Amino acid sequence: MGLYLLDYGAGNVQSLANTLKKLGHEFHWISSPADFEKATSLIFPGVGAFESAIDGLVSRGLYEPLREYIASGKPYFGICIGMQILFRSSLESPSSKGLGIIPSDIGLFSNADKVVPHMGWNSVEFLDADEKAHEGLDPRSSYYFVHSFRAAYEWEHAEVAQWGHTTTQYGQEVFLATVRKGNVFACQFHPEKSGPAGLKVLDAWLRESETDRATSPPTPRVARFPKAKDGFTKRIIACMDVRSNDDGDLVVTKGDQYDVRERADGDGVSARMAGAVRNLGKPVALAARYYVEGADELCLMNITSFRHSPLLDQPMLAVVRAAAETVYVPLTIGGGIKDTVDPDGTPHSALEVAGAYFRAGADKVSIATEAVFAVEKMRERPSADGVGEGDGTSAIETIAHAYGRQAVVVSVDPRRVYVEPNYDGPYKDELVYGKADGPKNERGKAWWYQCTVRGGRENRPLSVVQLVRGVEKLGAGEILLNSIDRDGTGLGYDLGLVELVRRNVRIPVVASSGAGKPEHFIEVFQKTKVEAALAAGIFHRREVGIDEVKTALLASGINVRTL
Ligand code: 1PR
Repeated sequence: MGLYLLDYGAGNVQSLANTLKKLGHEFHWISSPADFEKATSLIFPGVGAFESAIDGLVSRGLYEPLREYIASGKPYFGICIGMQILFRSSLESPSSKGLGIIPSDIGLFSNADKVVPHMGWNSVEFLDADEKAHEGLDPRSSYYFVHSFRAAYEWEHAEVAQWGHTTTQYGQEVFLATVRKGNVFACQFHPEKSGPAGLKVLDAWLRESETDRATSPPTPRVARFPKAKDGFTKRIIACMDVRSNDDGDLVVTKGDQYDVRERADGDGVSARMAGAVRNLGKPVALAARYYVEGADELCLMNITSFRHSPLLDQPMLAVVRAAAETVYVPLTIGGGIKDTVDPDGTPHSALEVAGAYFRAGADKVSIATEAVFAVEKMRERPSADGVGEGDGTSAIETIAHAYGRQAVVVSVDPRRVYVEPNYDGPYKDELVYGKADGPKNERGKAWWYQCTVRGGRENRPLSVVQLVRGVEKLGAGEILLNSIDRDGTGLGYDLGLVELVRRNVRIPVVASSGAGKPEHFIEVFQKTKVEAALAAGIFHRREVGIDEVKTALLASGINVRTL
């Protein structure tokens, strides 16, 4: 069989390759236009931005051959941008020409009633009531979406409606989650990142005969108004801080307020071990465990990357590669995403560094230190909104341009600056006050949040509100919000901080630092509108299981993905 994958040279296509290997399907890569002749089935895992996908196809001479392949009637499976390029155009890049096979255009989600990108797990609804499980899809399952642009379901427009297969609701908008007609099947979500439910979709298509793959499902599609069903879930993320221990091995570690070295007075820590890097396990094994336990996403943070170039840090790239082979949910990699110069004088741009991580199997990169510097710089170029202007050269801008904003996370490491209750100085509008029912040492106090760089080692003259508003404008797709004060304390998330940041941006926010028990997850979702919650220590030490957290959330009426 001639199963081929199309890689136009950007983004994480490795994950799909890993998934197919796991499912036992052999494949080849399309490396030249002639390969389309040999292909008897084709999967296009479109990752990145619409413009770079079209440009990548055109510059490699693959655009026309792809169109001809689809027109020939041979089976095609498009993923994400691989679905969007079937349309005439996308608002993401109006001058880029789509294949025009579906006579409609891709639009942008409105952020009036929700945050954009649509990032996370959501359900699908079959448009034809008789289709219960076609193409391995199941309306009771959740699938991983990550996109700002979408194909609206134009049910009154027959030529578009006949492509409609399933829809998904996000906020008030209903869009096409899958399209199916003749030899074409395509999905907006990422089956290769949707855990067991997504693997089932790929496997179902690949187990059909090539004739069935090339033919529409038997039931005639009836255009109808989709049922409203908001299946969007809150995400639970497990984070692994990775660094070399004193023997040079990469280990997962965990700090208390960012201090990762053992203290002699800690539980059972001998004087001999005091000062050693706390070792909580091997990153790849831990990642595999969290995948099986139901984590919706995983983060690997290279916490000492500022000491050297990540491109020279082959062990970290090897960790990402190995993790991506066993984990079929999104993987975020952070640490050292910046312009660097090797000891031999070879320069590498942040875009190059990010590209190496994407090719190794990362879905998003997370930027901390460089994000602070980029916002400091943009503030030197005043703008009417008071946020400043980017000049197009920052890591956030260049990576978002090439890979789409959904691939760029900004990790924020704020620290409280306590002030007198009657304080009237800078950032007075951003003050947070200790709650009467909050931890004892905070009651009656007031503070603002200062940005830090290099893992909290250096304070910068920037507030957390200035930072998050700046990075949103530069093109970040998500905020990972840590708290140095709460990290590793088990006191619960810093709700004042989470609420402050959630209120100031329209992109997804992940609450991080301080989770100590399942009730803390319930509290952060009930009291703030945050999209996801991350924890490290309690999962590493097996104090609380991911399933336990999800069971507690479901019991409180909070929707989460179940296995
Ligand atoms: O600055 O772009 O190279 O990125 C470095 C990254 O490494 C940043 O995202 C920064 O947050 C992280 N980092 C640097 N030093 C440390 C450290 O601990 N010494 N880790 C560090 C930050 C915070 C979270 C942690 C949560 C939840 N760790 O990763 O997982 O606080 O912990 P908890 O649930 O146990 O409370 P750059």
